[in-house]
Amino acid sequence: MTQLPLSADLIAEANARHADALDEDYAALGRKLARTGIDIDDVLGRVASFSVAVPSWGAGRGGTRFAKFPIPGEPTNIHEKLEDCAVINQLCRVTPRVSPHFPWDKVSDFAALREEAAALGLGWDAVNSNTFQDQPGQAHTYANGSLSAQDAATRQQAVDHNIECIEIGKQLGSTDLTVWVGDGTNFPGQQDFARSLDRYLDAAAQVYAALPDDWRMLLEHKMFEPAFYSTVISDWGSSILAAQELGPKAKCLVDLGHHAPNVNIEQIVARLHRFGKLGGFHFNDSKYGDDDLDSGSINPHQLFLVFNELVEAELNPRDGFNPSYMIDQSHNVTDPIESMLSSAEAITGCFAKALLVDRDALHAAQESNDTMMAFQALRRAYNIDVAPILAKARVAAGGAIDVLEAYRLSQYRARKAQERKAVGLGAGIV
Ligand code: RM4
Ligand code: MN
Ligand code: MN
Repeated sequence: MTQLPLSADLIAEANARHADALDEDYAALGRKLARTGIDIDDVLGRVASFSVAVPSWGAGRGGTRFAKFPIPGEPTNIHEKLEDCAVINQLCRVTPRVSPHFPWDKVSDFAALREEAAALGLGWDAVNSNTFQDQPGQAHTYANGSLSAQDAATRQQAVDHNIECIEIGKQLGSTDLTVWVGDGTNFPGQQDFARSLDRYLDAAAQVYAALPDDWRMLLEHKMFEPAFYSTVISDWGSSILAAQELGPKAKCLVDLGHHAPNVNIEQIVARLHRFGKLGGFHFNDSKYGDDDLDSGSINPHQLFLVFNELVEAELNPRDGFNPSYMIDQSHNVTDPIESMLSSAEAITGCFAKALLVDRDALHAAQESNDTMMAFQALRRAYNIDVAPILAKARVAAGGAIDVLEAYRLSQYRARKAQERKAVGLGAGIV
């Protein structure tokens, strides 16, 4: 039996106050789209089947390496995080899966955890390994790297941890392992670029060999941080080369914050898809680097252009199109539930806008070198306010028309502040 955290009556009452306005807006948008040959109900159907996973580690207030400012009622363990993720999905209905991170989310009984999530209406997305931190009692330090470490025992420990994550994932029902390593250097000359990559590939191949047939290994590149001179899997080039070397189950994962400034991420998406290696996304936004800001808060146009490539890729699947979509954000100054509600709406909105691009007009303009009309095909879609479509999809699935309003009316966080133990001060995301 599913037992969702918020009162369905409260959501229904809030929706009732907005229902007439939504119907009007939806009908008006439907007429506008019909003039360009688009059936709004078709778009609604596509939006209704869209989903994006939320990260367990995004449910708590994040932190920087300087400080963390906790809020009363924030979750401190995976059970409380699941409950918060259930609130997000209950309201927005596009985030039905949670992506766990180990060992942060480790419990003694994963079968029970799977049931606990199911009772909250949640499933599981990619499992994430963590070889970028040392854990209490760990035999070998990752201070000098993990999968690429010079020390063979350290590499073995990192391999074993990843295999343990696969084993946990099998119990939860995941089918993806996401691997991001913090391996890299801070000084020129610190490590040999070629040999450290050799070691990484050798160790990653051992992890790859432990993947079940229907699993994927998603390689997440990141240009810098915590290593600031070089990283082992620094960019999409290193990532795709590693994925090609490892085999068909290895794919590349694009975290929107993991690139050099101003890099054309939408083009990277198209390139990875071209070679059958687009495995997934970590959605967030960034001004300078791996800022982990809320999706669409800084550069919503880039998010739209990424989805434009994704819709294009789906129409031209080559040897398959099945990227895993996930949010990866750090919420330092907001209630994480509110940030993920707002982000889920921004992400779904960009997907919806990308669906509205007149692809025939775009392709015809591209073929005839009509630059302005090609650009306008994108611009026209980007300028359409798709909010009524998103709201209709939410209501039909039992969610809220105005997600933030319903969340605040529920006073969920204030109630949790009474029940949950306070979070200690400190730095970092855990
Ligand atoms: C990294 C990267 C990974 C995430 C960690 C917490 O920067 O984005 O996806 O696992 O942060
Ligand atoms: Mn990430
Ligand atoms: Mn990151």
